[in-house]
Amino acid sequence: MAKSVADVLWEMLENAGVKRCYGIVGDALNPVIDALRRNGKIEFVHVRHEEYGVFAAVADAYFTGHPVVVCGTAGPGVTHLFNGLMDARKEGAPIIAIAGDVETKLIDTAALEELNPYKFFDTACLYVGRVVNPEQARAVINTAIVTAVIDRGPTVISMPGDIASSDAPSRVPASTIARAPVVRPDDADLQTLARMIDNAKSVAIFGGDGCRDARDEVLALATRLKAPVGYSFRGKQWLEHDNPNAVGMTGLLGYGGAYNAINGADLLLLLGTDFPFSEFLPGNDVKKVQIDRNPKHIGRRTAVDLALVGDMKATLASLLPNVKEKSDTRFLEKHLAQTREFAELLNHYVDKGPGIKPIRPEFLAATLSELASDDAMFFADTGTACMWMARHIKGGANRRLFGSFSWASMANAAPNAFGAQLAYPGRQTIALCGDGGFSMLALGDLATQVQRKACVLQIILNNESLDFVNIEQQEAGFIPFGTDFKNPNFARVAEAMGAKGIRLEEPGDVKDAIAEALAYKEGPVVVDAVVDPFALSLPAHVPLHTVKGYTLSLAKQALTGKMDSVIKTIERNVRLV
Ligand SMILES: Cc1ncc(C[n+]2csc(CCOP(=O)(O)OP(=O)(O)O)c2C)c(N)n1
Ligand SMILES: [Mg+2]
Repeated sequence: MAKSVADVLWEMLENAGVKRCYGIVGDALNPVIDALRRNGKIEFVHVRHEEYGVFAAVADAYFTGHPVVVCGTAGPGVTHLFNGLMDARKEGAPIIAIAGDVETKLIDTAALEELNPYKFFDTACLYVGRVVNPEQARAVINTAIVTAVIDRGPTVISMPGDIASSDAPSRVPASTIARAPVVRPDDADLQTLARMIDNAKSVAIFGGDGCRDARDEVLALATRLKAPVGYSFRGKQWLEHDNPNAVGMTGLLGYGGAYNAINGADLLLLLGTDFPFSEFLPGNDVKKVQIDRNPKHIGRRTAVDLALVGDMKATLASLLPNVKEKSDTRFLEKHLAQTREFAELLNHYVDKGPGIKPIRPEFLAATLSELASDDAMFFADTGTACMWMARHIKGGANRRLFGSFSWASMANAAPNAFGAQLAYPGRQTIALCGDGGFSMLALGDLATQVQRKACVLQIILNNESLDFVNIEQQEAGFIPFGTDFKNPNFARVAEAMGAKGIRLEEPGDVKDAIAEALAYKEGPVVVDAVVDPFALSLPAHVPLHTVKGYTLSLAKQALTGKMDSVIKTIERNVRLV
């Protein structure tokens, strides 16, 4: 029997290293899914919401480095993929989306569920191919695979049902995927950089996700230059742990001496980072060199004095022998001391945590960090979960920290953790969820986790609020509005769905509850932790407009009869200000 286009599709995807396809079947996709069933080598992960499937795939693909497939059927099934694909693009995850498409005889007739894939996916994807003729199939599928893997991002194969089930051309060679090339700046540029470094009295390093494979080289350079090392949220997991030069993060989540080091150095090396908050980066007072594999990242957040394109590992390996060792440790010591001081401040609500009700999120996160295994993978929802993860979850050589760091979508953590659990079965995968995020996307697919007995631990920061936005509104001088809501008892909901549910209200129970949750190996756990909605985290550097905004908001709240909130905000954060 002749192979169909859909058979060829799965064969090529399997050859490219695809192990899983997350999604929902139906309509235009039926022939595609029938071929997946026949193929039998790629696992189909049926989720209850396509977006959940993509967020799972993002973590799966980002950490394994293998391409992962997601699918949604024509029209509405396809549109549900979009937010996750944006996330894949921003986080750099190789995802191939198979988008069901109306039959070719209906294209451009405003048919039921018809969607123009080129227009629709344009913003999210690195490549969109629409297969309207079996002769095209190999080229389109090949391009989608190679682009996703080499350029690390999402691509789309839009597949009308009639083409999927038609006969493939007789000979379909497998695709060959090149390995990503090693790129580094030329020797003259590296010499210029070496001289700039030699001439600088003090050097600071700020690293991002581009340092993922270059931890040893960054640390070696920092040691040689006596340079403090700060990092973005995405860089933290690669650069913070076991690094004697680590000085924390900058930005609104910032802690430690990072802000001052970056803004006070003679020369700043921006390594593999596209940190988007320009106001936390220095202006013209500091000389800046930026090195990145992606030239689009260079110079767009702050103007730089030297721009170099290259992989961090190869670039720093070539640079290292050419820079002179520095001996003056004063700049480094000063910022390490600031980092230690800040750590004491951060620990206040951790140390006092057992005696404070409602539960302080700092205490909850720090306890989780202490009890989780050395190779745990932590995922934070966009929201206050990011604040507590950035500050209180400790990294490690085999620990991983992940979130929707660059796209900043809500509701990513539970599906991220689910995808990671499928990729690394048995490893602790822990989602720190917002209650808004959990009820937005995670609740329905808790059923998926239960069905698969997936050992995912989700800890819900139950603050009955879109708390991060509440804080944002106050920083901007507004009276908080539209941020409060009521929750069910999530632990009981989880139990009703077949998961293990733990309701956590007493600070004295935090340690035992988390230990119990981590020890459970029969399937998913939901810890419904009632936490203090007034807990704030103040950054190491507070921009003036934030201070003004907060003051204005508190004044407005006082004047409109919300004195109770004002008092709680002040009372419950008094040790931070
Ligand atoms: C899909 C989406 N919608 C809205 C936002 C804007 N937003 C960012 S954080 C946040 C609040 C999150 O609330 P919750 O999940 O309860 O977490 P909390 O901050 O309360 O811990 C909102 C609405 C977003 N980033 N993504
Ligand atoms: Mg909340």
